[in-house]
Amino acid sequence: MPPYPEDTAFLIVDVQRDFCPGGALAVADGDAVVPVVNRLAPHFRTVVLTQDWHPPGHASFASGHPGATPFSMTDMPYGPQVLWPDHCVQGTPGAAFHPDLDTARAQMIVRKGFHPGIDSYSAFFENDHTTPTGLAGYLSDRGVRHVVIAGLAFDFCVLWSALDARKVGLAVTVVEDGCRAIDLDGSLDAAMDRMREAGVTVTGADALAA
Ligand code: VGL
Ligand code: ZN
Repeated sequence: MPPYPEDTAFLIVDVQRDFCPGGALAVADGDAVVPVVNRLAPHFRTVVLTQDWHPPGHASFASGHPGATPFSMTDMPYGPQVLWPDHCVQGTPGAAFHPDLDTARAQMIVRKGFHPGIDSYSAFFENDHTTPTGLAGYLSDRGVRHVVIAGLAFDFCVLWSALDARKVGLAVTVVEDGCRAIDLDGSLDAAMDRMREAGVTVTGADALAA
């Protein structure tokens, strides 16, 4: 019997090859989240994976912006946007889940970032903050009121997923040691502050799986 009630879901964000060492947008120590996530997943009845899933030439790729370098900023119609190295291109090996990630327990995979002109960090809304992915409806239809979140990267896709989960009325816990950060210009500290201001609980995996 899992220790978590049925109204609590585990949301595993973007544990994909391209965000792990050797990948196109490698997060330092990114693969260290895999054993943490695998240990926690059996405690939940509802497990959802997200998968960053961009078409070739996606608007968030620096390669399509003449003169721009990866990790610089640009202005999109929906606001400021970091330009990334090409990553998680649909159907490529880099877009696959980390080979050691236990995906068998997941009932739902949310693919995001597939609109050519809009990036999508959050599992709930794209970066225009209005286009829904459908995850809020899926969770609400299944009676979920609390999400526990782990994955990559703490200061981008985990951050925005946590903030949007709060926005749609869910209680949110982020597993600190089940995440790793990109940490671009202080984004790790800023993410921690924003999560705490939004009422997100940030805690360790040991406290959750004890
Ligand atoms: C992510 C940058 C670009 C993430 C995805 O998963 O945090 N970051 N695409
Ligand atoms: Zn992306």
